[in-house]
Amino acid sequence: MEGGGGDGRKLATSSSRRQKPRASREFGPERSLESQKEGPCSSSPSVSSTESMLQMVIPGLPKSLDSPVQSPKSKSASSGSGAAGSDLGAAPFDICMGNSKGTVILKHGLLEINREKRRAKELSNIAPVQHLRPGMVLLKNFLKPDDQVEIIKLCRELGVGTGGFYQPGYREGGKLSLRMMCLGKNWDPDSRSYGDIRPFDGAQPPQMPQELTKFVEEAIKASHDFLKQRGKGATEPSVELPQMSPDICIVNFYTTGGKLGLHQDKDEDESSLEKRLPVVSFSLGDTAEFLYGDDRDVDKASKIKLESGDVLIFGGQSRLIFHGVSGIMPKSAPLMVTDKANLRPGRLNLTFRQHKYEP
Ligand SMILES: O=C(O)CCC(=O)C(=O)O
Repeated sequence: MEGGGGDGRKLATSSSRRQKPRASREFGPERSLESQKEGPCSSSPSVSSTESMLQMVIPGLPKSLDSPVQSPKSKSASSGSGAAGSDLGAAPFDICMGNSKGTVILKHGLLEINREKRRAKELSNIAPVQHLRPGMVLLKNFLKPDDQVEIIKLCRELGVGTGGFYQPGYREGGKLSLRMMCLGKNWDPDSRSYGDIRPFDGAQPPQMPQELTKFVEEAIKASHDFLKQRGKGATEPSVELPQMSPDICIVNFYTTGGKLGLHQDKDEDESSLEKRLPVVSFSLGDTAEFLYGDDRDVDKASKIKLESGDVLIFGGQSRLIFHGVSGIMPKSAPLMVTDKANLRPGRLNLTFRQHKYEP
């Protein structure tokens, strides 16, 4: 692995991090903006007589569901330098359908309603906490529907403002198959580093809202409680999964054609990586097929589904695992969440990190 410590247990050395090998949070293969626009979210969703359909559109909803919205808060912070690829000049991307002037009312077909009932039944048989490997815990259905709605609305609000969602890209022209917003600090895919402003438009990322850190703390506590129950001989929970206090977050929105190549998250401060402080990931909306493993090799990777409300934590020995999203399952989001939040078809993911460890 290019400079990377492929087994997820080796931490990057300062020299390997300085070289910034492309393995670090590298995304690929990328699709062009054009090809992403071919996804189901690129225009009004196809309407079938038995499936969900757009029943009523109140004025204010953009004609194309992939159209950017104009928000009073969404002034560009600067004219930008035209640096590393981005959708510079485009208005912010709205992860929700409808806007302050209107709402979308969805009517659901029997198929969707039955699918939702089946899913609720299945969930009651799934273990609420899964220990995937040392340092990696999955909390199934951890975020309650109302909490999910609150998080989506909060991200929507921040996402249409300054420093909100945009489609990141590389200087050479490739685009990521997702929309991104950073909180606390900006993560720049081109330089693979964190900074206080976005190089392409000079915008400052929104601060991390307190409402979000509360959910992260609860998730870490739940995983520690779970690890504690394993009894004698087991690694101390706070060693297996170090305590963290999130100060930065990368928020990704995937339309149903979105994906993210296998990569490691290792651009945080050396102090945070050395302590192996965990990454805490929230999934909302449509289900993702999530890959993870010790190598940057899709064929060797383990695959799990991350559903709306799931929280995945990887730290300690698993801090540097390779991970990515191989696909989004259309129409898999819980209706009680997407209806209340008006979330577009797709998936919202928040990965919280602590940039710097301060004892
Ligand atoms: O969407 C996900 O589940 C993963 C996101 C991710 O890997 C990242 O933001 O680094």
